[in-house]
Amino acid sequence: ENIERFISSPTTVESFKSEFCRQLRYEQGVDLVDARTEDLYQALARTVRSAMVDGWIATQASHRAAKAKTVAYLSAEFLMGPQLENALLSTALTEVARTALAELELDLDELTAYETEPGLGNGGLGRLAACFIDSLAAKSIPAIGYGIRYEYGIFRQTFVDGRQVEQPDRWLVKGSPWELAQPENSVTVNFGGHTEQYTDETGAPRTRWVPAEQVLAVPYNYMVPGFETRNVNTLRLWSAKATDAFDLQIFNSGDYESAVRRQTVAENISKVLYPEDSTPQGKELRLKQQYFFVAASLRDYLDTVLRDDDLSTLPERVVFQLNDTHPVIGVPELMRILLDERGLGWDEAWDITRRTFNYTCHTLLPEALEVWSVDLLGRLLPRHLEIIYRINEDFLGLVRETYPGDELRVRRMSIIQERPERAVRMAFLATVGSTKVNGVAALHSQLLADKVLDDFSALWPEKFTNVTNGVTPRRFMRLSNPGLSGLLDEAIGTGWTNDLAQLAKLEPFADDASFRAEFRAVKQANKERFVRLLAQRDGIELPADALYDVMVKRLHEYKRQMLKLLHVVTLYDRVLKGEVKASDLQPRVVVFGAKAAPGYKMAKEIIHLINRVAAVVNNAPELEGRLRIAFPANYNVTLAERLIPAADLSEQISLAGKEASGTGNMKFALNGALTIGTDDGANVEIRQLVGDENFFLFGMDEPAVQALEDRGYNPTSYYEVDAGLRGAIDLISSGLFSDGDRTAFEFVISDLLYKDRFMVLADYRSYVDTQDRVEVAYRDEDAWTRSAILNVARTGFFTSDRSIQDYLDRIWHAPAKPIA
Ligand code: 26M
Repeated sequence: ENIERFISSPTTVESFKSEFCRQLRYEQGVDLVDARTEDLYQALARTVRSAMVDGWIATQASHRAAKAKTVAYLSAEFLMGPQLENALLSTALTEVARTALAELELDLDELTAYETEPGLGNGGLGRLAACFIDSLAAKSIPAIGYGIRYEYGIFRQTFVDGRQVEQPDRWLVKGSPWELAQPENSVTVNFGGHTEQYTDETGAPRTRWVPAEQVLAVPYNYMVPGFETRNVNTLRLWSAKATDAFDLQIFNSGDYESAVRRQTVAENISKVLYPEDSTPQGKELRLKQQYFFVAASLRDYLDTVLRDDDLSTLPERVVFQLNDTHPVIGVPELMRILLDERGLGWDEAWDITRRTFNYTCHTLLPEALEVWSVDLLGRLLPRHLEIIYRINEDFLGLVRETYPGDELRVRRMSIIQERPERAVRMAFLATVGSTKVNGVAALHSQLLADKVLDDFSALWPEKFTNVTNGVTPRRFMRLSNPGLSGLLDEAIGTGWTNDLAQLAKLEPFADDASFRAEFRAVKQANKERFVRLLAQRDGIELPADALYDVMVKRLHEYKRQMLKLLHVVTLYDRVLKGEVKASDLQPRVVVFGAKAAPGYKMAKEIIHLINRVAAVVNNAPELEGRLRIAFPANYNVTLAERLIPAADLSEQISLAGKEASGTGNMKFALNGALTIGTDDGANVEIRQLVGDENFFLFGMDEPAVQALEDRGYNPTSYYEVDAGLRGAIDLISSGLFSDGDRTAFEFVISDLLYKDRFMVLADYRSYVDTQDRVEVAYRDEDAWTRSAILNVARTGFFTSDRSIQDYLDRIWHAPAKPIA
């Protein structure tokens, strides 16, 4: 029976109004006159959500009927950002909603601004996953994102006396209007226990896992609409719940209290996102999270989505993409299912498994590579450890066969590390268990194959490939920069939004004086918009008429926020010393946004230092207001969307060879900021595309870094020979920024002088000189604007649509299935 006769999706002003009012009254249970912003937002969000459901249902039905090959993107993080505007854009209902609300004397912008974003990610890796599922939907690729529905996302950052203090992100307390719980599709996930050998009916030896604990994984679905397609994909996030069967024995034994306690233990699994994004802590709960979401996702895909008894064709039906090593326990899990549950032989199971998984690496830092102690893994997942051992045995057999007598190589390549403790090297397991391994920018993929995984790329050169990251132009241009979008629409038509190569058509407009004036006006308006927001959000007052110099990203030593700070202190020091008159300074607003992992001492000290320098510089009469530092707390996607369109200068200043790609760099360039950057990550490709004359390159390149490391790096020598650097460091040590306390920042300063692992001092001179060139260049309005326009025109490559096309061509081979 066709139920569409009785219902309809709210796509006209009248039906939108009607559904909105119905939501308000019958779901929120309030009258329009009594409704709080919360009620109005909830009703609006649910109205827009309902407009996506028909496409969502049709997409699932069509994929199932066509037995379409599906991309399953496994990621511990999806940093989605606010949902309402994006859903309106994708359903083309923005103007319908605006009018419908206006007729009720309500303001759409006020309600979109009310939304609190789901912060289910740390930074680049999580945001990339969100851009990728947007592009997969826009390209009508059958795809599903699998992850964790953390009850608490990334912490909310506050500053107390300039120091970071973390507050819990209770994003779910009022409920999320965007999710659809599906408890009937819950699956069980097991932990602990032991394994047993037995012989099956045919007399064959078999193994079974006898777990000790079980947890229920409850799926919550988020619709992922695609721009200009009816297809709506699914993001399925898992929430942990205690099973009923959970502690029957304990209940029976009458120990009610400890039964309830064990229940909270189970539900802790999806409680909180781990905020460390570079040094895995080896925490048991984190491993449980990883297995929890991966086991639930595989079970869901195989039993609920696929519903197919024959798994021999699995690689033609699904491809599991591992977003870093966090989901790599899926490799032994699929092996366990095929061997122990489906009764396949090892060789067939291994062939299927390897052909189903692919692995994306996001780092080069050795300390960021995940390892799990054999001890912990064996306790939590005894069967998986056995399988990993067997995978390793076979793999090392191949290594010995290929390189007879090379036992040193065997030890280097072993999936099991022996020292400092026996542990599983997850990146090695991912590499061995996958068909393709990719880095996230050209330079990164090169270094991955030549350094981090060199033995593996020597053994399997064809396994290694590159897919340069990208960002979604829907969110990071069309939605976040309506001024620029309107200008682009007029100049080159509207087709760029899902075909970003069309930005090339903008190139001739760089030489058009009246277009440049309009472009400049948009940038100025964006600054004013940002200034208004910051006054409102943080009580920070800023001039709009200045060079906006922006560094936003997680706080990490390798990203070198300290280098940016030394530059700012240098500018101040020059004025204090009378080397530069304040009135000759180019007015500049330096914006920082950065969260530090709560246990990362150095990062937190740097945040404190930035805030203390800001407090002094912002009130220094000598500077006559020409240099301002803004460090709004709690940088997130919502703030990024306002800040990036306002930027003139994008700071991408990591030590060469350390930043895998960067994606902020792409967002800035696409919004008409010029980059000051090192030859690192995707900066390399940005510079190649925009041209040297439209990019401020500075610092050592990767081979130079390597050479300096090999010669022996001595940071103090730079301090000794460079008066500017000495001036900046001495000013910090003088106590000027710490009420006369000369030791306040010793932790930071002595590290810089005596260790400086990321060579801040070595690149200081080049950076400051290049910043001086930036200042001169900015004064030539026309030349600067020309460069900014060329940055937009030449960076269409960095759309995540292109990244996804590269994944499809090189790795996934899953055809698009647009629904009628
Ligand atoms: C691992 C174990 C335990 C707890 C947390 C983690 C973990 C979480 C996030 C480790 C790393 C995480 O993120 C790393 C990340 O964001 N990497 C960035 O990925 C971007 C997308 O590819 C790149 O552009 C950045 O260069 C890279 O730093």
